[in-house]
Amino acid sequence: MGFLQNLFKNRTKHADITICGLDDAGKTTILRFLETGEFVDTTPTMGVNRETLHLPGLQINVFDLAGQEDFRNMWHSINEKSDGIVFVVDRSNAVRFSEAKEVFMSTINAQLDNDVTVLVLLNKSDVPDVIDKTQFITEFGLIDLPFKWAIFETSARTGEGIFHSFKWFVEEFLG
Ligand code: G3D
Ligand code: MG
Repeated sequence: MGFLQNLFKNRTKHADITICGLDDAGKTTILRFLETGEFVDTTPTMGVNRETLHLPGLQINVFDLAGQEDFRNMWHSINEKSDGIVFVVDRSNAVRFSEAKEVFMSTINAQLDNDVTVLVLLNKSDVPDVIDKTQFITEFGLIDLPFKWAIFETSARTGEGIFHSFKWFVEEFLG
């Protein structure tokens, strides 16, 4: 039985998760790693790529959202229905940090009326010379988030942190 099946065994609740972040952050690759347990080469997502993970007694809808600017206005309506938001950042791409922060903030601001759990993934941790986690927490203002949140260092290439982070995440909102 796979990792996710084990985790959700005997659960009867339903959960909606939204995965978002800039294009190229690694969202689809993370999703594939969760499903298959290994790195899978993906193609860029256009629009909303909706996936459903069917687990015993539990269904997780995953909205893997393209980060391209044109699609971002779709995020808010989808996020509203989510129990949890996964925000993926490519920690090796310093050039796009301010863009990522802007999108993160607007995602968070659209959620202020909802009870939502936020998981931030510092992805591409296998790449050398990435942004430091503590520095990232400060720059993105995570300490001030009005939600339950956590940050994990991940690599969808090596698998580092992937299962561990989702275990924390799902246990948080399924109790
Ligand atoms: P997106 O769904 O957020 O748009 P993708 O991003 O999952 O399509 O990934 C974009 C590119 O980043 C892909 O490479 C993918 O293999 C790579 N990638 C994703 N996660 C990681 C990671 O943790 N480490 C490294 N080194 N690369 C990662 P290509 O070359 O296909 O564009
Ligand atoms: Mg994608």
